[in-house]
Amino acid sequence: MGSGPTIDDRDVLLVVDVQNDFCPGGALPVHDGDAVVPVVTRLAEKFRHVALTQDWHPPGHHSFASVHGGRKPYEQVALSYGPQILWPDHCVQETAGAAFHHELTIPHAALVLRKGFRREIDSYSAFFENDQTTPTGLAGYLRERGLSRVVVVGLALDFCVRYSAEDARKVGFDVIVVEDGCRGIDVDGSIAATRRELTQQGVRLVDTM
Ligand code: VGL
Ligand code: ZN
Repeated sequence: MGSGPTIDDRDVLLVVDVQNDFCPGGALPVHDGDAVVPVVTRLAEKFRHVALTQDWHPPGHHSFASVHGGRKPYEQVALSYGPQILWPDHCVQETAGAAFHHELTIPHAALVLRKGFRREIDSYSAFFENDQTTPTGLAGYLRERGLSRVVVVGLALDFCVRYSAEDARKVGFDVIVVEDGCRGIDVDGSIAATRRELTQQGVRLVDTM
């Protein structure tokens, strides 16, 4: 193992959406998504502070293609707050698909932040809903606990990991994305765009920590 940045007590590991529906066999499978599970579990042991996010949609959520008659998953539509990619029904509240992967074992994770629970609005980012103005409260939680650097891993690199990392930066945290703890969906080159954007915004991409 190579050595990456040193981890200290002001760091929080943010584990994004490591849920069954984003793993092979799930409703919105990310290629090789379950490969992040052992990487994330091992990495989490090095962090004193860990928070998890959980994509958590009501049935009939507006990000589901199934509620836009005739539209197909991965098409883009305009919703009230801007463009939205449509997805297969996924991570429906209280279903097995919305549960964390059963091998994800992080007993000391202190916070599970659910997002995307309002029918009309999606939430990729752990910090703001997709209207880019409604806060989830995560920034305040982290600040109040004296945490200043956010290390992001999980699914999917080019959606929820990307927007969580960008927003963390925007509200003043130092941000690292550990790429071998992430896998992406890749809609129209979105993985390459993610690497470009994150780098440009001052998010450090590393391969191990
Ligand atoms: C995600 C698409 C829809 C993600 C969540 O976790 O990246 N992607 N909902
Ligand atoms: Zn979702």
